[in-house]
Amino acid sequence: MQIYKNICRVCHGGCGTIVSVENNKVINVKGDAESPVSKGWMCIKGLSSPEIANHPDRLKNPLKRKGGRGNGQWEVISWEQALDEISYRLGKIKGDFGPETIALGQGTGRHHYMHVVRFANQLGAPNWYEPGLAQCFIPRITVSNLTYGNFVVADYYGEVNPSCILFWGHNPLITSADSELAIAVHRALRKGCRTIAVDPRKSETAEKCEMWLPVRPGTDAALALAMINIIITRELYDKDFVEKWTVGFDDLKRHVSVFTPEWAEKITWVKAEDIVNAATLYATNKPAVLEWGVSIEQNTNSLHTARALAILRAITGNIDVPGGDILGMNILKSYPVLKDKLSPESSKKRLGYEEFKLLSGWRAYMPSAHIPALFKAMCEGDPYKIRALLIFGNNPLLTVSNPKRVYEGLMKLDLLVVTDLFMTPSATLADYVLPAAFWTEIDHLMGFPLVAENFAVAQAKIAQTGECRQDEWIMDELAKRLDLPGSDMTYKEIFDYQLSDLGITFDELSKKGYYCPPVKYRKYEEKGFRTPSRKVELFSSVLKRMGYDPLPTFKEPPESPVSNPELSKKFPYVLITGSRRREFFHSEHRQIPTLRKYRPDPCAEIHPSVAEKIGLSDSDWVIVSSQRGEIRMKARLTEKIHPAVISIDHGWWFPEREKENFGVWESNANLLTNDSPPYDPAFGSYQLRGLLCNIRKA
Ligand SMILES: Nc1nc2c(c(=O)[nH]1)N[C@H]1C(S)=C(S)[C@@H](COP(=O)(O)OP(=O)(O)OC[C@H]3O[C@@H](n4cnc5c(=O)[nH]c(N)nc54)[C@H](O)[C@@H]3O)O[C@H]1N2
Ligand SMILES: Nc1nc2c(c(=O)[nH]1)N[C@H]1C(S)=C(S)[C@@H](COP(=O)(O)OP(=O)(O)OC[C@H]3O[C@@H](n4cnc5c(=O)[nH]c(N)nc54)[C@H](O)[C@@H]3O)O[C@H]1N2
Ligand code: SF4
Ligand SMILES: [Mo]
Repeated sequence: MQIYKNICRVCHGGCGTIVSVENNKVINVKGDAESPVSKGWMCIKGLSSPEIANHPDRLKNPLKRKGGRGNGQWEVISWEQALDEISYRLGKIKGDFGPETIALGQGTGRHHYMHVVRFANQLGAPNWYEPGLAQCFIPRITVSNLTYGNFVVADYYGEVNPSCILFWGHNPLITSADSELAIAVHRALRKGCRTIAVDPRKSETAEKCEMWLPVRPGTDAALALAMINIIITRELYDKDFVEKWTVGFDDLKRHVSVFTPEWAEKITWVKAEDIVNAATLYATNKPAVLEWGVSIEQNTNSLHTARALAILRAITGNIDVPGGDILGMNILKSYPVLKDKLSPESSKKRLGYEEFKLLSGWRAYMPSAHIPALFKAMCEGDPYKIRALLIFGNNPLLTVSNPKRVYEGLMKLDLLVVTDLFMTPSATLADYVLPAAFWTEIDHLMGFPLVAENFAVAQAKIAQTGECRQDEWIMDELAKRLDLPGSDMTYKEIFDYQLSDLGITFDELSKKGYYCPPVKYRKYEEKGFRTPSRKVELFSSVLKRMGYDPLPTFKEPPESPVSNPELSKKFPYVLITGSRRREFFHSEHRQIPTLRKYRPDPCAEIHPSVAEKIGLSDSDWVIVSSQRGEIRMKARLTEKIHPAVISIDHGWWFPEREKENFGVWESNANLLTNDSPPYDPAFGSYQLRGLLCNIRKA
C-alpha cells in the first residue's frame, strides 16, 4: 500500500488529503493536517471519495452509440477508435460549416476548466458554455475587476480574524464554495466575530448568525442600496479610504439618497430598523468580510446586485486589509488559453456577443456563449445551426434551465460527445461517451482560492480506473489529430509554465503539496488599483462607456409578486431553487449510498403555516408548479424559511432507474425555472431564484 498527499476535487476543492492506494485503487482518504487551509478537515463528500472512485457504475471504457440516439445501447470501443472517429467528424463539420457550429460544454470549476477554453480557441470555436457563468461567478469576478481591479476573497488564512462577517445569499458552512472552505468559516466564527446573514432561509450559516434578514428573493440590490444609504448618511464610511482611494463618491451619495430603509422595506420584506442595524453593525466592526454567494447572480439584476455589494466593501474600507476582503495575488502565470487563435470574425459569431457584452462580448472576462441563445441555435438553426457539442463534465438536462429545450437541442445534433465519470441522463443522448478520470487519477495544478490564486497546490496521478483518462488528455489527443495550433504543448508543460515565476516545477510541487507565500496586504498602495482611474470605481467609467448604468440600481424581477400580481394569484409563493446540500454536488452523488442515505429524496422546504393552509404533513409528496411545469418533491416542513418562500433542491435524477430515463423529468427543478427574456442586460443571467410557484399535495 502506498500513501500520498493529494488535493480533493470533489467540489471546487482545495482540502489537503492523505490517500492510501493499493494496486492503483484508492483504499482510504483522510484529511491532511499539514494543509495550510483545511488543516486536516474534510467534508463527507470528500471522505466518500473511495466509494465514488470505485463505484461499480463508473464509466471505464469509451462507448459508441448503437442504434437510435438515446436508446441506451452501446458498443465498447478503444481510445484509438474513439479519438480517430470523433476528430474526423469534428474536422468535417468544421470544414463544411465553420468552427462556430461546434460548441463545447463543461461543468463548474473543474480541474480542466481552462483547458476547455484553450481547446475552444484552438478549434477556433467561439461557443463554449458552463451552466454557471452568467448565473454563477462571472458577475462577481467581473464586477470585482470593474470596481477594484481584481477579485477579492475573505482573509481566513492570515493572522487577523474578521471582526464581522456579512453572509449575503451564501451558505459556506455547507458549500465550501469558491474559496471559503467550511472549516475556515467555522474557525473564524469560533474565534468570535459579529455576524449577519441575508437569506430567505435560515440556512446552516444563518443559524449561527446574530442577525438574520430573510430578504425577498431577487431584491438584494434594494437592500444593499439602502445599507449604502445608511452608511453614507450616518457617516459610517471610511473617510480616509474613500477620499484617497475612490472615485465617484459624490455621485454615489446623490444616487443613493432616495434609497432609504423605508423604501427598501416595502421591496425586500426586511424591516427598515433591521436594515439600519445591519448596516451599522457591518460598517462599525472592522475588519469585516462580505461573503457573497451565488444567489446574487441567479436573477436578472446580477450586475447591479454584485456592484452594490462591491461598493459596500469599498466604502467601509475593508478591501485588502488583514482580516478583511483581500485582493487576489495571482501567483500563477495565467493559463495559456491561446486567445489569439480565435479570429475576430469567429469571436463576433459568438452567440450573445452583441447583446451581453460582459458575458460574450470582447470586453468579457472569459467570453462564453449565452446559454439560451446556444440551445435556441441548436433547436432552430437561428442565427446558424449548432451541429456538434463536446461536453466535459456537465449534465445540462439537470443543471441548465428549460431541460425540454436542452433535450430537443441535444437530439438534433449531428455529433454529441460526453465525457463523464458516470452515465448521466445527458450522456445517454450522446454518440460517444468517454470515461473521465477521478481526482486521484489526474495530474493537476490549482491556484487557491479560485481566481485569487494566493496559494498553489498540485496533485499527481496516483490511481487508475479502467481506461479512464483525464479530460485534458482527451482534448490534447483530439487537438493533435486535428493538427490544431498549440497541440505540441502538453498539459503538464502548461503547469510548469504557470509555475515558472515561483522557481518550482510541477513534479516538485506535487511532492510537497502546497506553495504558500505570505499574503501581502494593501497592494494598491504601490501602484494603485487595476482600474482606469487606479482607484476604486464607485462610479464605473467602463460601464458608462459600454452603455450600462455606472451606478448600481434595483430592478424588480420580471417574474415576481410585484411584477405579475395576476399570475401570483395562481402562483402565490416565491420559489428558490438549488440551495446546496452537504451530501451532493449539483446533479452528482445520487448513486453513492453513504451520501444518498442522508437525503434519499428530492425535497421542498415549506413553512408550517403554508402546510397547514393546504393540509400537508411533513414528508408528504407534493407537486411544485410554476407557469412552466410541475415536479414532484417531498415536503420538508421547517420554520427556518420565510413563510412566503418555497425552496426546492436542484439536480435530481435517479441513477437506480436506468430503464425509465433515470426519472429525469420527475423532480427536475429546472422544469420550473425560467430561461426566457428579459435577462440581465450585461451578463444575460436568467432567473433560477425568486420565481413564482404554487404547491399542492401529490
Ligand atoms: N435550478 C438550478 N439550477 C442550477 C443551479 C441552481 O442553483 N438552481 N446552480 C447552477 C450553478 S451555480 C452551477 S455551477 C451549475 C453546475 O452544473 P454542472 O457543472 O453541470 O453540475 P454537476 O452535476 O456538478 O456536474 C456535471 C457532471 O460532471 C461530472 N464530473 C465530475 N467530475 C468530472 C471530471 O473531472 N471530468 C468530467 N468529464 N466529468 C466530471 C459529474 O459526474 C456530473 O455528471 O448548475 C447550475 N444549475
Ligand atoms: N455541497 C455542495 N457544495 C457546493 C455545491 C454543491 O452543489 N454542493 N455547488 C458549488 C457551486 S457551483 C456554487 S455556485 C456554490 C454556491 O454556494 P452558496 O452561494 O453558498 O450556495 P447556495 O446554497 O446555492 O445559496 C446560498 C443561500 O442563498 C439563499 N438564497 C436563495 N435565493 C436568494 C436570494 O434571492 N437572495 C439571497 N440573499 N439569498 C438567497 C439560499 O436560501 C441559500 O441558503 O456552492 C459550491 N459548493
Ligand atoms: S469541501 Fe469536501 S468535497 Fe470540497 S475539497 Fe473539501 S473535502 Fe473535498
Ligand atoms: Mo456555481
